[in-house]
Amino acid sequence: MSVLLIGSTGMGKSTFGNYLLDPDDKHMVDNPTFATATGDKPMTQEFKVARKKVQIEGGRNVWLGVIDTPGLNESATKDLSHMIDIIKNLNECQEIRAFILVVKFNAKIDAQYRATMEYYSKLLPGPFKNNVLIVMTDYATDERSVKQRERQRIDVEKVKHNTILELGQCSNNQITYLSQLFMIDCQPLSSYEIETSLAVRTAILSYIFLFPPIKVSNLMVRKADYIKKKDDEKYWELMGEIEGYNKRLITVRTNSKDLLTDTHIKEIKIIEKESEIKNLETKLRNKNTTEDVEAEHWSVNEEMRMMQSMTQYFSIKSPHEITKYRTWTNGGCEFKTVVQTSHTVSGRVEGKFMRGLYASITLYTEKKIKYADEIEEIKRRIAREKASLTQCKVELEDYKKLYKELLNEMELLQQYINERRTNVSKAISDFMTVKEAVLRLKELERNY
Ligand SMILES: Nc1nc2c(ncn2[C@@H]2O[C@H](COP(=O)(O)OP(=O)(O)O)[C@@H](O)[C@H]2O)c(=O)[nH]1
Ligand SMILES: [Mg+2]
Repeated sequence: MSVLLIGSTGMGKSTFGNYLLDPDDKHMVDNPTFATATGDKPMTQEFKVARKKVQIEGGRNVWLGVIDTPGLNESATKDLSHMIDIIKNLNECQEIRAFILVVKFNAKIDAQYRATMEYYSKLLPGPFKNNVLIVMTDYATDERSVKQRERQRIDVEKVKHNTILELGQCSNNQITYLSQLFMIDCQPLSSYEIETSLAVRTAILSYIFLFPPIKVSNLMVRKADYIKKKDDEKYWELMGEIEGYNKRLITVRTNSKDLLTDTHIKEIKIIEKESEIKNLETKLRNKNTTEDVEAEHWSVNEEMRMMQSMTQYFSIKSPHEITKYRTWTNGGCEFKTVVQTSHTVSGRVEGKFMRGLYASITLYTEKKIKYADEIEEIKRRIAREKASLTQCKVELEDYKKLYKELLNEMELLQQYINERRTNVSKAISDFMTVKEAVLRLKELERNY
């Protein structure tokens, strides 16, 4: 657990900090952790964190971190370097348990004290709500001191009351009567006094241990004016970026919608082409066979004079190769000779006719021969359709790839926008976390 000591110069912060860490004379007198004011030495004005194992009630040992701080006058509070120091020292602690306001008993809450209080209560308002402890130092309990206070008509209760009231006034009224107040002498002399101080010290440590710990990384720090101004600029910059990304997002969204429509059209086209190819292939299968089909048909049908014998010559030319022929005769006549070449059938019909002559010949060819041209045409069409189908498929893949790219871009844009929105809310906030503050201050220090 860690605590931060607050108060103006000379209130006894360093002395109290030393006493909390280790009340032994060997530490307090011979080798104090925090330098304190002595007769000939001026006191140091710096932030410092120190850690030691201390015992709390019940004999438990816990690590105690103490951040000693200098008192800050009004001009110092405007100095960014103090903020940097505070944040840096806080950042060395994992969690903070208490802000301890150190006041020397019956000392005046002077301008520096008020400036210091205002500064801390504004900078880190969080701990002031529930984690504040007031410690009055230099409160001697020996008989002589008690008598002296009586003689000087110092009303201890009234001093306590006034101190709390005054501290409340300079901390945006965050210190109330409820705040716990301890009185201690960190330089006790008599053995009775030593015992009392040690008991108060243990009570203070145990009391601190009961405070809800505040995670330092989540602790909110008020932004310095300088940072706030930077963030205002950042705000406008971010809003500009968001607008730009939004515009792009709208374009991409429109493009992706159009693309989706195009994709659907292409998919339908592919289905149509595939079914067209199937039809053509069926057609081709039907025509491109060796099945016989009628190529030509020839017939003689003449009314003749009674009982006359005659001869009729015929020659049928076919544009198709002839594979087979069938003759038909009515009995009164017959085919005398039939000669077949690949494209022609010729011959002679002879007969004696009673009434007339009726004969016919049918030429057959293979389907694939009869429909050769058509088959070629179908094949060409299939090839054309297939090429076109391949093209469509390539285009569809391109569309899909492009669509994916647009989706990725949209996701990325949305992510950029969200990131910037988060940063916008960070930029407009008056506070930042210690974690952020450390980063900001590091960057500031570089340009400071
Ligand atoms: N007797 C006595 N003197 C104290 C006590 N606390 C601080 N002092 C003295 O007050 C002076 C200022 O104390 P210091 O710790 O340096 O104050 P800081 O400026 O708040 O750190 C020093 O001379 C201390 O010896 C106390 O509890 N009892
Ligand atoms: Mg000091």
